[in-house]
Amino acid sequence: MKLSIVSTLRGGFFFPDMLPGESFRERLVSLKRFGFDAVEIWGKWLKEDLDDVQAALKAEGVPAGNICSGFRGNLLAGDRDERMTCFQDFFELLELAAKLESAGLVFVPLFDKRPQMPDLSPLWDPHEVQRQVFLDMLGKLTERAESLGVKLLLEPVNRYETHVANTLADAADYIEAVGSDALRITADFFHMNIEEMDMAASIRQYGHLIGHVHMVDSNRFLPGQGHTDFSPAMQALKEVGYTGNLSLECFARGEPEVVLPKSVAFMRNLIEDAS
Ligand code: LER
Ligand code: MN
Repeated sequence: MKLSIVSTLRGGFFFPDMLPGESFRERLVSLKRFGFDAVEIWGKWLKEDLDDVQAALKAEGVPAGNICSGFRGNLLAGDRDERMTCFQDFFELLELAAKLESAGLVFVPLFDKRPQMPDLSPLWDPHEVQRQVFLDMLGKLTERAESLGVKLLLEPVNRYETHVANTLADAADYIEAVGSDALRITADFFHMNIEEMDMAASIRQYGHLIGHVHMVDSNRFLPGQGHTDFSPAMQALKEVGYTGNLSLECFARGEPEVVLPKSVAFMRNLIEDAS
């Protein structure tokens, strides 16, 4: 398992950028200094900045682990125009993920506590409409991802942010229905801590489907700054043969120059201790 961390290209992330640096390239310099192996690129502005991003990655010798988000709107938006714009953005982002030789695209299909689809009851309820629309989109997107050699990394997110997939089991259900190796799970420790009954047990059960991991502590701060007991889950990740990145997506409390290398050491110890 390798360590990565999210960086934006021009800001505008869910969280403030943790890596110091005015530009993407400067943030890569910080990333290396703190001991990370790869970068997770927040996808916003990637199309526009592609040449600069490729040049910075090459100059600093940092691999692009994966892309996270960067599309407009929601894939399962109730409004057809928003939905189709988002769908087109996914096609482009998958292509960019392949160009950067990264694992693929991390995504949350909808941030909403209920479906936005029309209520056609008693014909179809909005959950069923949403499921059919999602499966149809996933079919087309996984075909594209397969041909590009990248993955769609569906992220289950806690119930306060979405209802589409909250647990690893929810994501596994979509993967089974789609039946493509190009659809895999992003397991995020913040969301798992809220939604899974037993994080290690869920990782053992669905580990063969995990394609990416977001590392973050119980309170959404750096690993080591909260009270999650990572050891059993890390042991489970090792047992299921997970060899991808553990990627920091969180807030940092304290001076980056101090707390980021400390968190790297904390995670390297966890990896090492998992036998
Ligand atoms: C959302 O809560 C999350 O964890 C991010 O990965 C969103 O892209
Ligand atoms: Mn996440």
